[in-house]
Amino acid sequence: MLPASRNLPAEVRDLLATLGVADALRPDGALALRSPIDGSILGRVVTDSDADAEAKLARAQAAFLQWRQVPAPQRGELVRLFGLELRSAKAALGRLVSIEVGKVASEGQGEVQEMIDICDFAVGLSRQLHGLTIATERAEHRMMETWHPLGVTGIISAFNFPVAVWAWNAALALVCGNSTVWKPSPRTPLCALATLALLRRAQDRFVAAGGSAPEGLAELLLGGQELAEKLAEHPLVPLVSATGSTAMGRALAPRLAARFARAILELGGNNAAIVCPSADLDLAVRAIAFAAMGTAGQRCTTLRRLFVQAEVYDVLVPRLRAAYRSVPVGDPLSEGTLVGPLIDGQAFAAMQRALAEARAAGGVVHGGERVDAGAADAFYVRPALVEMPAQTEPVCEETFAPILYVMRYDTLDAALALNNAVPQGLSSSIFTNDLRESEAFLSVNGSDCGITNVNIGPSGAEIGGAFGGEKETGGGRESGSDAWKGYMRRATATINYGRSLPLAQGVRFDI
Ligand code: UN1
Repeated sequence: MLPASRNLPAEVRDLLATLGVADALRPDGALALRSPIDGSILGRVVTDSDADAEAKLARAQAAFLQWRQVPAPQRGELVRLFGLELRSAKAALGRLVSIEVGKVASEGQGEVQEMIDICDFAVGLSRQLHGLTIATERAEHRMMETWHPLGVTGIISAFNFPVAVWAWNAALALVCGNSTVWKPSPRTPLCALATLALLRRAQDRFVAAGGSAPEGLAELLLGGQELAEKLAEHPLVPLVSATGSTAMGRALAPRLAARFARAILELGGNNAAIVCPSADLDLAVRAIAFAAMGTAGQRCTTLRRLFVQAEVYDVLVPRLRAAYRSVPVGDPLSEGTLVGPLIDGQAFAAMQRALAEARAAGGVVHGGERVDAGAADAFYVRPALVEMPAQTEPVCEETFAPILYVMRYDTLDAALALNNAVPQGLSSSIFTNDLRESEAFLSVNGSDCGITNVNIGPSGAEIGGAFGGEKETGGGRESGSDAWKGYMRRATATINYGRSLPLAQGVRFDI
């Protein structure tokens, strides 16, 4: 049950004041915000018209033209200062994330930690935007590559990671010398406004210390999908990084392709885990519980399909069912809650539809019912574990809710084939203590996903690795490793420091 004394609109007003955006809520705003925790209206925010968006894009372009001249390590200094602001504001921003999207407290805080981590990564990167020097086939020649800033970077983020995903993109884009225009989910404008206020504070400190950081480096577009489409179609935006559903990616990708703009797409996941007979089952139960039920099943990396080898099925599955029965569901701000609300009634309806389809396909559903928290407009559910006879239709779709489809397998080859037999290709994992099984899973014949984990669930990636997946997940890579290259343009230069003019490939053109 939700505590009767809780007054979320009042708390949000206090948090916004602490975070430096006391004016974020405006009675005349077109967009009303409802907290998924108790369904209360938190307030209204003003949205951007097409003309507003044009003005912001022009400002971002002007900012890019200045910012690209600033040496990369100085750009890194701005991101370092932003990381410091995030550290001081972690408690307040994490709490705002929890209230706006219903994440449990530690996950709200964890999201801000993920922003801090990517800032640290980007600061180091600002001195490592290296190009190669390449051996040439011609005497007295040198070949090298230089990475240059690309331009205005459009960032489209989803409700479920309302600030961390922007930070993965923005921290890299900023050290790479780009400006950014962010279109967050219409459910999470407050987190976005607060985040950009913190960046503005960092920018003020940067400028006060003698740095040059133009207005317009980080613009915000608040509103609906017409703004996302605008980013995808606008000639001033050479790159759009978009996180969301596969349907969203399908709407945006052709618009980007039509003008040969770059896309970093991080779309739907339908992530699986394979549990082998040699697995440490204590560890597997804990990992599966977090990956499948954490964030109320609303991560793109959430575990949705579980393949259990026949020998251990009857040991593991009863333990999982017990975990599903006992997991604390309820107020995400209360100590001890592990599963908070779904984002809204539509998510609840989609979950119930998927469960009905699973039943029709012969699935045995445990859990999945609504949990009454004492608020009509809030949607809490007991996570559902569904024993399926086979990987049929409902299992192949991503339903953004805590549903885990469990299936039995005999051979690892069969499990690997099932792992790969869905349209999405984001994350995957195997639980085994057998080296051969783990290597087979990681090999060319193994998982076809962008993330392949051993003895860890598919969710909760660290920022140091490249994040993204294949097939309908969109193929983009964000965050760590060399994902930064997606935010820059590469120039290959061949320099002749001799007096003759040998042509490559031995071609003769003696004039
Ligand atoms: C998402 O759900 O869009 O790996 C991102 C994870 C998080 C990011 C999820 N670090 O689960």
